[in-house]
Amino acid sequence: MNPPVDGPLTLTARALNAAGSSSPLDGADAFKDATAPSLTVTEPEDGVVVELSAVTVKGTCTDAHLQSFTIDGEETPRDGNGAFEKAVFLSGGAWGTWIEAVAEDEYRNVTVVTRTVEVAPLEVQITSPQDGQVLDATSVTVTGTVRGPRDAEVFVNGQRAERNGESFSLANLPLTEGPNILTAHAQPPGDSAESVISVIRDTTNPAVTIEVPDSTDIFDALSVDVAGRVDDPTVQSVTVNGVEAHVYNLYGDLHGTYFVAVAVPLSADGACELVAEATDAAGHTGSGSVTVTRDTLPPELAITSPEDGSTVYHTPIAVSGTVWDATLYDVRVNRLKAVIADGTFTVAEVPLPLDGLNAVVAVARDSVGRQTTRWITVNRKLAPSVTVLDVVSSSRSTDGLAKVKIFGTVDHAAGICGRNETHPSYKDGTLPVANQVSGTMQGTGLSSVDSSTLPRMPSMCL
Ligand SMILES: [Ca+2]
Ligand SMILES: [Ca+2]
Repeated sequence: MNPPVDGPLTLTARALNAAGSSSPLDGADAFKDATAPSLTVTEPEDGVVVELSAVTVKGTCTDAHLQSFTIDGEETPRDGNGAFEKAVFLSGGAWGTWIEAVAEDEYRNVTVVTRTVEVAPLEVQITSPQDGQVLDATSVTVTGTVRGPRDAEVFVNGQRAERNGESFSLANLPLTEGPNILTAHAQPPGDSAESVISVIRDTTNPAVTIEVPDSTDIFDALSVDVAGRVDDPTVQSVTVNGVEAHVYNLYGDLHGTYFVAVAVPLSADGACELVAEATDAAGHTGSGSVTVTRDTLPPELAITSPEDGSTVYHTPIAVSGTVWDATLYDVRVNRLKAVIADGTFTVAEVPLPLDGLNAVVAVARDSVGRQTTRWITVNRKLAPSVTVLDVVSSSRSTDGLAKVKIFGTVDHAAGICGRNETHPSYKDGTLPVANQVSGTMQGTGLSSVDSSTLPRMPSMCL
């Protein structure tokens, strides 16, 4: 007997006994359905990789006695021709999404069609600015690439970026001075990706302070070590008078950077300016300076007045000259302190204690213990000082000469003579030297004393 075909049936039964008698045929209507539903999925293809986070599942499902049709467990409507269309959200990742369509008829015939769909891997990457880049601006345009679902939006630091194909861009993202974290975040349904970089905004010049040495410092040396502080988020280099300094941070404090420059030359004795200049990663520069004193030489000293070996006719005398030193402390002449001004020194009254040669010694000292000595000799030749106390006239002598007798005092005289200017015929005379003199002047014994040093005698009427 052939098996019955699908369709309506009438099932009949008849009983037979051993004698060959049979009962009347008795039957009932029935229906045979051994054919599973017809299910065709036209989209998507199995194993396809899509750039969307959702995929449309399309196809047709027909059966004369369909009881249910589900996609991923959800009852899915069909049109009159059995066509269906349903959006299924996909999960990201390489393993893909398993889509299962199940059709079952009233007679428990089941048809299952499955599809595996993979979403293109989600990738987001900031390409500009660069990680660690220093930006001399208050805002930045962030651009990058995004691959994967075409509908994945990108947010940079929470702000929605413009997406154009595989590129995204966000303009004018504000930056704070110093380090800034930039995060590009893409999160289509079921997936997420992030790109994080750090940039540094630096719009300021470095602030530089020299802490050592101090402006009051004096160096008996040709060079000096210079240390200080530079405040800037991106210090790149520090030089002091062109000498490269070592730059280092303490405690990782980006804003507190220290520098030390070793053996910075001091160019010459006198004031030396030390200039520390810092450059940051954005190309800004800043500087700080201090002026110190170098003193490696003894004072320069010369006596210019009086001339060495000169003769003077009085005491005390003024002594002056020129002096220079980076740290001049004092100048003394024969132990008397000089007045110093504009590179000159002067002692107004230097006593010359000796008749004849006297030493005049000038000593200049500096603040680091060096000294310079210069000396000259001065020939003292003093003019006599005569004080006439009384003059006594005498009668004419037998030789026709008048004689006077004078009384007085005299200092420093090698000789003394008198002259009557009213009566030139009255001759000069000499007297022996003494502090207290009394003698007779007459027309004999003419003076051998330099006439320019002679004291004037009082006029006398004979
Ligand atoms: Ca800076
Ligand atoms: Ca000196």
